[in-house]
Amino acid sequence: MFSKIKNFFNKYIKLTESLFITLFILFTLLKCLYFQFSTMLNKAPYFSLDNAIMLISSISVLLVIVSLTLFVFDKKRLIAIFTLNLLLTILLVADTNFFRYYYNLITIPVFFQLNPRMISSVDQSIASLFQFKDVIYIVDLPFMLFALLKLHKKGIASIHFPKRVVKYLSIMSIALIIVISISSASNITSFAYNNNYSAKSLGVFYSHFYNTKLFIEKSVLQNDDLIEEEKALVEDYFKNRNKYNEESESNEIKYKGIAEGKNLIVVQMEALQQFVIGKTINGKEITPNLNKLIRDSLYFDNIYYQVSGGNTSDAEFLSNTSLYPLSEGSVYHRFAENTYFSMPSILKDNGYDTYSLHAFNKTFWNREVMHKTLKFDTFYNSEDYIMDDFAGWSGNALSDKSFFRQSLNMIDTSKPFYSFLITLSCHHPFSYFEDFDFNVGEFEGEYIGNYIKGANYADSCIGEFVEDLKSRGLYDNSLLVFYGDHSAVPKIEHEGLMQFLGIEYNDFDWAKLQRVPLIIHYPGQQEGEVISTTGAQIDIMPTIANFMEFDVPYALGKDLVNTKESYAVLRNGSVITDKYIYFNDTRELYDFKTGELLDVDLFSNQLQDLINQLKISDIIISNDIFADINP
Ligand code: GP9
Ligand code: MN
Repeated sequence: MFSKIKNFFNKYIKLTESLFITLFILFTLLKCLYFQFSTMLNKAPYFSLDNAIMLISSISVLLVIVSLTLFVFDKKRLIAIFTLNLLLTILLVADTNFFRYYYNLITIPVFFQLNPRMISSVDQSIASLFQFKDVIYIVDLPFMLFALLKLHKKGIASIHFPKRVVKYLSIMSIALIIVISISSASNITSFAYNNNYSAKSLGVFYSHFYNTKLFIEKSVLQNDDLIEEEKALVEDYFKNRNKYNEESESNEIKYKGIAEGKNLIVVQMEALQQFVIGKTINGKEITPNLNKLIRDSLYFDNIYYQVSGGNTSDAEFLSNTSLYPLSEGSVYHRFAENTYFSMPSILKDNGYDTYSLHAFNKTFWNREVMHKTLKFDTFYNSEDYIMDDFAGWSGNALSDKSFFRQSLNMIDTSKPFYSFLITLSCHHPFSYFEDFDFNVGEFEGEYIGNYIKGANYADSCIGEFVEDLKSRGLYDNSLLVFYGDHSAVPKIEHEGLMQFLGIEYNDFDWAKLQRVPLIIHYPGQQEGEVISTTGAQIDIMPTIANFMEFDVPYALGKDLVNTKESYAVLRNGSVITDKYIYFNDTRELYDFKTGELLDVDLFSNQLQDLINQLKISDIIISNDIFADINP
């Protein structure tokens, strides 16, 4: 291979230092554009003003980095450029794959929460995200290495200091002026809750710079006066909110205290999206057991997931604290020592035993620490289960079937308890289920087909679990809550899902598809009811609080049964109500029913109030505010 490259160079190319640097810039730019468009961050029409600004910003940022490198390294400058090439390539490959799954860039907090054990657990998922066309990231490397060696053989002359200043620092200054002008003309500061907005508007490298700057400002350069100001904001927020809730409460509060003193059993279902519920394929229900459960339960069919960089752990956090997850990284890793007004802590104070159960490595997502912080008395993890049956996640994780079967034997059911069960089998990339016996017809062997089989398997385990609850007399003696943690189908797999649903892809319908089922069965409930209030995972705790009659003075969510409000605030600052869908990436407002594009001003007042919740939540978490309030 190397001799072929050599012949090619000798024959066609007059290799110079400038050519080497120009090629590096062009290749890197190409990789950046590949990132922007293959992740669908930027979209067609390619020749739009937005894309042109992103391109100019990307070129300028690159020129700043390159000229600075050339200035600093002098005689070793080409080695430095090649090293830079390698580093930027690694960053872009990591970003691409991370983005495909989490729809976010890798940021400093995310980077620090990655550890070898965690990565080896998800290696199958990571591998499934690579696409052949991603070789674009590395095709230039052999050429560049060859060119580097050849140029070094010829010798690299040192450039005198004054000349270096003029040559490189002047380019750097011009590029810097362009970057600063474009970024200050943009409105990225108003979108600090949306990591992707800066990447989409000003390019992936700028976004990394911007996120890092924000991180340093927030964590290193903390200012005490600011913290006091922020605390006051939080206090005011809850004062006003609780007053508003009292005023708007009607005399009759539905289901209030109907499960008071009963057990609470919450099941967080791995990657269970709402579109499989009630759906058939080749005449067979995908989730017959959940469908059956829904027939005598409350079914909330407009619930959106709100997870961010902590994925499953964020869903756990949302439902147990009614706070938002962080915009970057996982709160389980970053603020595991905080104090929280959590559901287990409240129930513990009411005399309940509290259990969390998840048959996986206890250190994953830092659960071992965080479940203690949340005040789960006992966390049963893979060390406590007999590994007698495997399913999903490359076939080496305990099956949900066995997990459910063993879990109920671990709980002392003679006393009131809260059990939080986290399932696992139906985990991305679902290829384990390819040979599973459930006919998915034309989707056989496809990503979506495998997911449907995974969901069908997970459903059958839930069916057995519900039967087990009935036979143990727990079904009518407990408040049962089931909900999905997050999406199963990342955007790169949208084609299969759209084909399955028989619709064309568009951002508007895609947003509506990011719903998860929420099912609540109260003790003795005989008849089902569908509640279509728009809500989200943050509403789970206040809703349960109403059924079980406990106070949640610091919950940011709402009681889905009694609220008059109907909205979901997503972690990226997008908002969905029963009237509108607002996209924070593009600042576009759509009519929820017709999909018509509307004037964003129609929604701006309500929007500010809702988005404010993200700010309040961030302040609470980053300043550990509840430590002073003592729950
Ligand atoms: C692992 C499980 C999966 O314990 O919760 O986490 P995810 O990859 O879905 O965030
Ligand atoms: Mn999950």
